[in-house]
Amino acid sequence: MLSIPDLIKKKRDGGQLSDEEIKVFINAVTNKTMQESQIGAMLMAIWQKGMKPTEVQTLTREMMSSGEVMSWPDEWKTLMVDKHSTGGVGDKVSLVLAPALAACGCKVPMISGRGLAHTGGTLDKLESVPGFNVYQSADQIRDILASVGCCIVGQTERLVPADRVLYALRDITSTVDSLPLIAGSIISKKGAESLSALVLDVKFGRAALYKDLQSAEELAKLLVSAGNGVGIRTAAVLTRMDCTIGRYVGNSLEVIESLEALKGRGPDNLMELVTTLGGVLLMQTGLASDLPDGRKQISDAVTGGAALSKFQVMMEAQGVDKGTARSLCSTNTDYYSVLRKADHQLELKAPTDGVVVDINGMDLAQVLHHLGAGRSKAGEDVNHSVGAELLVALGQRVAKGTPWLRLHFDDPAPTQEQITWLENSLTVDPKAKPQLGHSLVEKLLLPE
Ligand code: IUR
Repeated sequence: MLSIPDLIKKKRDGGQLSDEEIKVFINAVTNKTMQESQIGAMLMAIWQKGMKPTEVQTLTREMMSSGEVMSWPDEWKTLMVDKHSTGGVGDKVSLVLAPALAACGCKVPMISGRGLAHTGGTLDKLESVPGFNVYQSADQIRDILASVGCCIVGQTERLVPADRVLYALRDITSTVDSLPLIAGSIISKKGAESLSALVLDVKFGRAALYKDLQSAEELAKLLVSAGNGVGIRTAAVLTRMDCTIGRYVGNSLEVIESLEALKGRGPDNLMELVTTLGGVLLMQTGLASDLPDGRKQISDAVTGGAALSKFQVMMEAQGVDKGTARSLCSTNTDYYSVLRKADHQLELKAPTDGVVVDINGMDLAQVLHHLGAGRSKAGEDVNHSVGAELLVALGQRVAKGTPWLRLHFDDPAPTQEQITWLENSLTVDPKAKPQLGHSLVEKLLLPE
């Protein structure tokens, strides 16, 4: 048996770690018998030398079993599904997709994260609803799945403790952006949910983790192989992330746009993602015969109101009082009276006549982040009311002076420099032809 320094040396020199060696490494991380400096050295060796797909599968499996692995009643076994996104701007897909899948008969124990850097987090969005409690124990999750069919919760303390240690050390050793480590981290948590099917929304573009399709596809393939390696039917969808998903960005504004979508009034690009990702999952579970059938079932669940009802009972099951949940889900009510609105709004105007050919989602997200919508360090508070509404769509013709963005802010107010950034994030081309309906889905990677 190799000692820990020998294991580090083997990877440092480009060797392939055996199943047993990876098990020793992860056990030592979980039991805290490995010093942090040794873990850091191993992470850097993995970052530099990479891992073979079989090593990634073993790493994922060992990380997954470092803590509690959830168990479900036998009759749910083929119905357990979840989605993971690599992070975007205005990405509220989970809020619409989880209840739509539940309405189609799936069980969705959606374990989500918080926003970090420029990307938003589903948990932060939901916490803008008064009373919504994202912390639920494994028993509570099972109860909510039995009564509702979906829940959206934070990771429990007991799920994949090895990832907690590794992720914190990756952050301080510049080893976050390692494909094997990303795959192990993401898929081990999905494995611990004991899913039958998983779909990954792997984004590429200027507002995504990976800027180009090729690197995003490399990550997608590794995630698909790691997921299938732990027994989850895993597929990936490669999607563009340059502008924004939908028209609202910011925590409570995104809840409003999700509710609008659940009432059948969602923006096309959001609905394209929801129906594609949901359609893939329904196909993987066998609830749909093919992708068009799956997409239609999801679309019907949304337009027919079944998904909205699921969202309403999910909110109640997760701590929101009945009156609040009812008013948010009613077609006639003004939701702003329930969700706190920022004190100030500012509208920006189009600088010239022409067609909107670009809106830089990354710049928009960064300004909103500085105004308090996001966090720079784990644990920081966010201001749920800070955000922006896009008042125009990509490809739309606008006249000079047309309002194109409504910024919602409290304190701090945007500086002149930030306003200039926002103004520059819009490109209007006087000569371009109007063209609406830009698709975000680039490619599907389905398991064989
Ligand atoms: N999300 C995770 O859960 N793990 C990772 O390594 C990254 C995102 I990057």
